[in-house]
Amino acid sequence: KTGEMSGCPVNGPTTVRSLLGRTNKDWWPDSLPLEVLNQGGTSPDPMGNEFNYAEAFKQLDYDALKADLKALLTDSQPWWPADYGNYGGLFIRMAWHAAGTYRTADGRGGSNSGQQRFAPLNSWPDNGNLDKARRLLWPIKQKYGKHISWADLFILAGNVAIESMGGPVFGFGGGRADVFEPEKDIYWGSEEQFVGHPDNKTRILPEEELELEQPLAAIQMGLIYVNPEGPGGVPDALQSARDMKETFKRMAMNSEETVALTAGGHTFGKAHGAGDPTLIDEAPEGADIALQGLGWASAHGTGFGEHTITSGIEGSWVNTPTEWSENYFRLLLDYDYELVRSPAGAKQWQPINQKEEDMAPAAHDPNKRVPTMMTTADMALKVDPEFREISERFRRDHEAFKDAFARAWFKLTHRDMGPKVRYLGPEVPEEDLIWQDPIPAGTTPSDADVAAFKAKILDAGFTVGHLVKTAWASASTYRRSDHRGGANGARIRLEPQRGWKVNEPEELSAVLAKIEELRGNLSVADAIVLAGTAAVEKAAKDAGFDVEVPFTGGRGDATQEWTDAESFEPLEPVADGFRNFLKTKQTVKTEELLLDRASLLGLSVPEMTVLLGGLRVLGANYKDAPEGVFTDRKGQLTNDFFVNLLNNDTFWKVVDTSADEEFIGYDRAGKHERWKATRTDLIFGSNSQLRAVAEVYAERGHEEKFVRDFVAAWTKVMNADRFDLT
Ligand code: HEB
Repeated sequence: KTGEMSGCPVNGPTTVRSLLGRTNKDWWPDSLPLEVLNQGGTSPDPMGNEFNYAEAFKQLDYDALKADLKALLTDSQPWWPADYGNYGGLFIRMAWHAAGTYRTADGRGGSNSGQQRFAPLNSWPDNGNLDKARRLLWPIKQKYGKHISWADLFILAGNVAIESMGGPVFGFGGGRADVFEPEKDIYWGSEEQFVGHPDNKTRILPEEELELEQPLAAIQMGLIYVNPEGPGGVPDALQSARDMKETFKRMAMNSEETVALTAGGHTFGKAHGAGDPTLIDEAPEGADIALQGLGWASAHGTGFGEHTITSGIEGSWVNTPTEWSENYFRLLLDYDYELVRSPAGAKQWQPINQKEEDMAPAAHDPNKRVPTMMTTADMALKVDPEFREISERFRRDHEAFKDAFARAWFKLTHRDMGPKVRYLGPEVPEEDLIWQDPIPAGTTPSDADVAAFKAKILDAGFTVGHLVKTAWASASTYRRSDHRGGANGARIRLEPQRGWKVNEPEELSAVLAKIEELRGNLSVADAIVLAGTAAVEKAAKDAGFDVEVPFTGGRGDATQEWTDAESFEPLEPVADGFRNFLKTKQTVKTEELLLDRASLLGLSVPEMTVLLGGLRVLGANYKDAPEGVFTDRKGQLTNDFFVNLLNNDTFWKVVDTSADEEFIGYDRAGKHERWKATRTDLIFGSNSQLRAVAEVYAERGHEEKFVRDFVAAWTKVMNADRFDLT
């Protein structure tokens, strides 16, 4: 059960899916094609390159912002009146849905760039009416401007809501910088209709074995997690529990955290299903221009307040929806429930013979009392044996529930921010948490120590390829999606990384042992990077280029005890095109997996190209395989990969048509076998855009440019996780 970056391994007949699945262009073909203005590397970000959000955040009047948020909670606006006169529940749901798209498999999703403002998330059915929540925040966003990002504001608003209603809060770290365009690199699924549409194929029917595609963490397109009415709309709470466990696990939550989060969240607010859901108009991305970015206009009554239709489910979970309380578990466990339908026709559960005092006030008429409800997903916390035990324990021990909720909420909302050094502001908790992948601070080694180690390791009997590969293996786990992985911490010497197939465990342990022996005052993490960097420098020298490959020391060494091995499993590459490694064939094309990895590393097209071509001739292939090593002077940093790939006198033939992964390059007469290659190699000759870049590196006069560009891209990867440097 390794976390696949994208796509499942192929079982049986090949089903190919595209890397990105269904994209915004497929959903909203008529939306304004702004990307025409982004050609030629121009950025849609109005803040420009000089803007540093962390610096701007440091000047924020944090307390004033929190006070304004708190006041907003009870400042009901006529165009979207607050339920019970309090927007708390709405803001908590907004924050949870912002964070809840995170998934461990590729670290994508989550709240760290403010994606809820853009399609498809702004228009997912599950995000219904969160456009109103964001719009309610606009005056505050406008007031504090660049000092608070939307991404931070979503989460902070959720925190302030919990706090102001008496709920437990563990802390807040700022630092989520906004982006100004929809994420382009994320796979949300291939379904052609959203959940709820009659043509949306329900992947998971109650009796079916769970087969949720990786890396997805939601059961159907348009959901954050599971269908509240039960799998495929079937109100089966046990099967809903199964779906909840799988989807929450994919965002790094165990059963206890899942119960705490759901129960704590549903201690607040209400669900909305006042009437006929067919009276709801388009979601924001497809809505009328006059609505100015708001969607889901409703023709039911006034369309808001007591007439609101969101999920279609109607009612609050507890009798006290604007205060933290023990009522959720009490009502869930003490009452028997019967299946009823909301005014919108949704299936939901109602307490049998509910006492008057356990009923809730009507959201817009405090004098009226209405029955509370549970969704099928809530019922899962009652009927699933494992969930039930946790629910009963939390009911008996309210302090344990509070602590579990506060910690799980903090994790939910910070999981995608990476290490704690990235958190900003006065409410960052002192305590280190294992999911933050803590690394003890390192010290910068002296120049003399650096020079001494370089000399020793180059003399230790390893090839350039060995040393380069080790440094690459250590640094290239970095993913900018959730800022995890990377060379800092030297986790490559710990479980599970040291055992990953891609890392060739035996070879790796030999190199690591030598590095340990020779490192002197350097941290292991620094020494690993320096060994590779020294090897690159030597390889350039041997090719006739006297370049200095920059090295920045100061990394620390993590411990096994502070490494959650299980949570590192999804970082294992099923493919690493840079090492020409493919663990098992995937449903996504192998060259698309290279693209995915390059994207997680934050590389540009030229950076990806130059790195791959350079790593091949340095001898960094998995198991030293011959594919793509288009050179007869392996270990020297030359542009031979590009020169030989683009040679008109070579033609390529696939080895095994059905696998379609390996190729042999012959001379034109077809007599001599010249080279071997994978799809990952040949894509640089076949794709017109990559070929254009490969040509640049193959051209006479660009030999040195090749070396310099390689060194720059190498250094970028080695330092990708150095948040300690600014
Ligand atoms: Fe929740 C609401 C479902 C989880 C928090 N939710 C809600 C609703 C639904 C749901 C259906 C309604 C909407 C409307 O408006 O209509 N959830 C659900 C599910 C799940 C959940 C299925 C999984 C199991 N939640 C959750 C969590 C949280 C929450 C985890 C946090 C923590 N929610 C919430 C809130 C609310 C809701 C706060 C309310 C909102 C208002 O008030 O507006």
